[in-house]
Amino acid sequence: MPNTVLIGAPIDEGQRRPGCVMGPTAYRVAGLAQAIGDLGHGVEDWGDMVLPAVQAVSCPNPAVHHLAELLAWTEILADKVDDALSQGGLPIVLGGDHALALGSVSGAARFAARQDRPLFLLWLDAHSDFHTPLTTQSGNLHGTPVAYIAGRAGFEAFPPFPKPIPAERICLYGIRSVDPAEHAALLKHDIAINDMRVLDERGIVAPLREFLDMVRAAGGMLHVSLDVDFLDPSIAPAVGTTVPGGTTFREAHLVMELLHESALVTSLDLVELNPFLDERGRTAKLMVELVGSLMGRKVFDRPTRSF
Ligand code: B3U
Ligand code: MN
Ligand code: MN
Repeated sequence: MPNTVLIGAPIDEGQRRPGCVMGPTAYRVAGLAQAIGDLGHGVEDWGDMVLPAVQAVSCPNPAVHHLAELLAWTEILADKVDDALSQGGLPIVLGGDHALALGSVSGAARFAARQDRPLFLLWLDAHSDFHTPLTTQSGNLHGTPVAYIAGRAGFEAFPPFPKPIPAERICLYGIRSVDPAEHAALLKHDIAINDMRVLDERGIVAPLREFLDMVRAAGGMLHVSLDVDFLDPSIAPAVGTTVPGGTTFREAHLVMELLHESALVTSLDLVELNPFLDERGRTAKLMVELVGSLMGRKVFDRPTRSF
């Protein structure tokens, strides 16, 4: 197992509710490094990244805000994630809002392209995040990374995405809030959309196993982007955009356990934690526990699997 590299990305320019900037600190206070270390993995904490000075950039859509800041974050985060992977590490980007994935997945894609390996994306989220800067009505760029990663037009202000991920290598999991413009665009793409309706009917395991089988068969790398609102707000209140009907405590752990068992995950984002909205740190602690399951913590450790 590679060394885990923690990269703090205190970004809250991708939406309008202050607080995500405290996310990386909350993960550290909740004991993330210790939890990973206790499972026998090496951990390096590369600290928090700092936004360089930026120059104003205009956007044809007047709703869009903080474009210049997010361009800068995208560039420096792409470099950092690429560095961590190039050093043989498993980067975990501590958000920060979901706009950070514009950069983290760029870095993973650049690295994967150099290695000549296909990159796959698992998006664990209540939202599809498939807007472009031209279609978003809220102007919040945290609602756009999947479109950037998939190579949609409308991101001309950004560096071209290194090697857009073809739709069939993208899996949206747990979604239950999609805007009309995103819906129309998603229908034109062949992205696997495992919305909550699908997961209710098929269960949380089967669609994930199918996706992981594809990753394995292709010898791919796998970037996982975990938005706090993937979880039901009753267990994870510390997020600006709560959407009822999310995954339960056990469903979320099971997803992480399956990901561990697959040994396919090569990079991870933890996004949208807003510690200002938390209740005695319970959401931060739950996210740390979920990372524990992803890194190999088991309910009961069977020498060989007997079920
Ligand atoms: N689709 C809406 C809402 C949203 C997206 N991501 C989050 N909220 N967290 C938008 O503003 O783009
Ligand atoms: Mn999101
Ligand atoms: Mn979301």
